[in-house]
Amino acid sequence: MIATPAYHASTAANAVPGAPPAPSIRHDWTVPEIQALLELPLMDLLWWAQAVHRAANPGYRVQLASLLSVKTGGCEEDCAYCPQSLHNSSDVTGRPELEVEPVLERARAAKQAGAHRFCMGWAWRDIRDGAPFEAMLQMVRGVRELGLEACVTAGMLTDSQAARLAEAGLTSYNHNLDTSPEHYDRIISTRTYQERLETLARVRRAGISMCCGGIIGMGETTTDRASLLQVLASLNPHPESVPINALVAVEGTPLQEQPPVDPLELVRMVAVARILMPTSRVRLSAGRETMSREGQVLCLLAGADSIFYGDTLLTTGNSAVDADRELLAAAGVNPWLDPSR
Ligand code: SAM
Ligand code: DTB
Ligand code: SF4
Repeated sequence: MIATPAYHASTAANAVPGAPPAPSIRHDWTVPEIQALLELPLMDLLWWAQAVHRAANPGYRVQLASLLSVKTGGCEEDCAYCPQSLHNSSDVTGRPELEVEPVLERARAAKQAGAHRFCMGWAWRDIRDGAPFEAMLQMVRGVRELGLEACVTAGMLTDSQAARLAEAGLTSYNHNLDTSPEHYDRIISTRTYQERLETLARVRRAGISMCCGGIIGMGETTTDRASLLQVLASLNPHPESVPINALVAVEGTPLQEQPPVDPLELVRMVAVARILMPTSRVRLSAGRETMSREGQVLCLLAGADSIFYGDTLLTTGNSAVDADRELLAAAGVNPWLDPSR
């Protein structure tokens, strides 16, 4: 039996009248507690997630994050899900690394289309000093000058690189744990879970907000999903953004034969992430393109308050911008308006 939601007596200053009080923030959730949440009857789980979400994030605003791959493919890591790994035979090669001005052009277009955050990806094991890093810093400065949040995902980094990114104004650094510590070795062998946690600690030390989540649909058990969420929720403070990806099973990767994720499994994962990390942004990430409008609305209802917005992710497709505008309008949710979060 698991306890009902624990609440603080206080309410958020801008809470909707009649909304439940703000949920408490915990970092000591156990794997069995989390697994019990993942296995709740869906209606009960949705009710719980709704109560937490409405209390912690009144107003149902959804942040729009656009994604651009600056350096695509040729990565020496062996992540089994990733089309950009040199170890996989997926056909992602031949794209030149983008320069500063074309990237900023794409950022301007994303802003014009209504994006709030511009995320840039590099298919690297780690950041190395030199011209590409100097260009990354210029891109971050340029994106911030446009008034957009800037996020970078580029693998491991050093303390001094993190400090320079912070100085350039980087809002957030994305580095996912991907799966549970127990399932991890079946997915990646070229870097350890501990190295991921150390990278995240460096991001935090530099004062950059943390974007960290994972992927479902890689052959993991429900206990693995609970274990991933347990590690995320044990981070103190919780990651400011938590991307929840459904595997995009790309031909040429070892996971190409994985069956598609049941959308209701994604709904459950989003709902439990929302309950555990009430004030984090839970981003409904890869895997949305093949989901029905109704499945996506259920994810929003379960507490997702950010989506990747734009026709492509890094190397694969995403829902079309027009379809997303219609989706948000049909759901009656507003884009995020508070740039401080
Ligand atoms: N190389 C950097 C790294 O690994 O941190 C940055 C780019 S990497 C592509 C960013 C994240 O995208 C991965 O950690 C993984 O969670 C997600 N990702 C990559 N391929 C995916 C796929 N086929 N399906 C779902 N998510 C994927
Ligand atoms: C995240 O968690 N998902 C995004 C972003 N962070 C970098 C990437 C998804 C990639 C999906 C496969 C592709 O397009 O290559
Ligand atoms: Fe490289 Fe990142 Fe892809 Fe792993 S997920 S192969 S580190 S680009």
